[in-house]
Amino acid sequence: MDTYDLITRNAEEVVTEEELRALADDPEGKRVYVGYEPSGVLHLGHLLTANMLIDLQDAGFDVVVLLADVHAYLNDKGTFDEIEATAEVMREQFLAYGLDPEQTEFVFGSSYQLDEDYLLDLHEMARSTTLNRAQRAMAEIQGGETAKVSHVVYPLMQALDIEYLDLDLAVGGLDQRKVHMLAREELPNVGYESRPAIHTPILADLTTGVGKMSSSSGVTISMEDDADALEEKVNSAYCPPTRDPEPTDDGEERKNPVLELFQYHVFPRFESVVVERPDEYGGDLTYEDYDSLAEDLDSGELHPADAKGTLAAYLDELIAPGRERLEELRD
Ligand code: IYR
Repeated sequence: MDTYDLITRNAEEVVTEEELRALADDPEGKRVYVGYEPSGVLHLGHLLTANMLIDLQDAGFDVVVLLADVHAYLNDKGTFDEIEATAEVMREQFLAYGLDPEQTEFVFGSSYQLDEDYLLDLHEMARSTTLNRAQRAMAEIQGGETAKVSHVVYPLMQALDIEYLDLDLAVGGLDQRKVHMLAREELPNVGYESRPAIHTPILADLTTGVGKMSSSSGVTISMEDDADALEEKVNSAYCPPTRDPEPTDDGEERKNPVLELFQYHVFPRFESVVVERPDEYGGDLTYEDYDSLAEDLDSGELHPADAKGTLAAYLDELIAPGRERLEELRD
């Protein structure tokens, strides 16, 4: 696979393709990052962008993981000390998951975001950005009487991070696209260049296939799940025997979340996927790529129950090292 295809294989959007192609032509020494608000336990949402970082690492990029402690503080995620402790645990889980310890730079936001030059640039950006523009940049737009000043400081800081971490490329879920667009518009206004971004899709809710998988509501899969929990959660997933489920009665788009997990979590990390079946049910099936598995589900060759059992086993293999590291840290 060529570099561009490898680093965009799980992308929902690239801004812009031309800029990213120029980086992909010569990835040596190029710096790419994802920022995460520290959270105690990694879940599939974190792992989706981590998969992309692993691909970027394999392609020769230098990877930076921002442990966005000041952002988490602005977003009301706890006391500063609590957030710091959580960030340390998060770093260990990323390493256990498969980010290369030699090639990954972990940076605490607070190591530079409280410096004078950063803060002066932040204030300069605050002077050139309208309140309306900054409010529109947040994933969950807060308005009216209860909106806090922190909600407009947050995206401005995220934009400045791209400059201060000396990055060539930003990666994030599609929910970060509005901040990245703000960065493209506003960095030049304070004298800095804008950079390209890659966005991963937002996966559907596991039990309905509708809307988005969320760590705060619905079923999510995390580094805390053991093999039994994974099996139970995956078994409860919505998995019609098709890659294109019908929309809901209200006309809402529906996905097959079991297939999404194969596509975005399993195939990127395994050379091939084996579905174990007794001989009387046709014997084992081996897939080298996502499409052939999805086609077999569509055609009826692969039963949803077998797809689910296989998915749970592969997710367990992915999660086991992080789960063990988490247990060690808690002992
Ligand atoms: N907004 C992200 C966290 C974050 C990401 C980046 I990229 C930053 O530079 C700073 C913070 C989130 O929603 O988790």
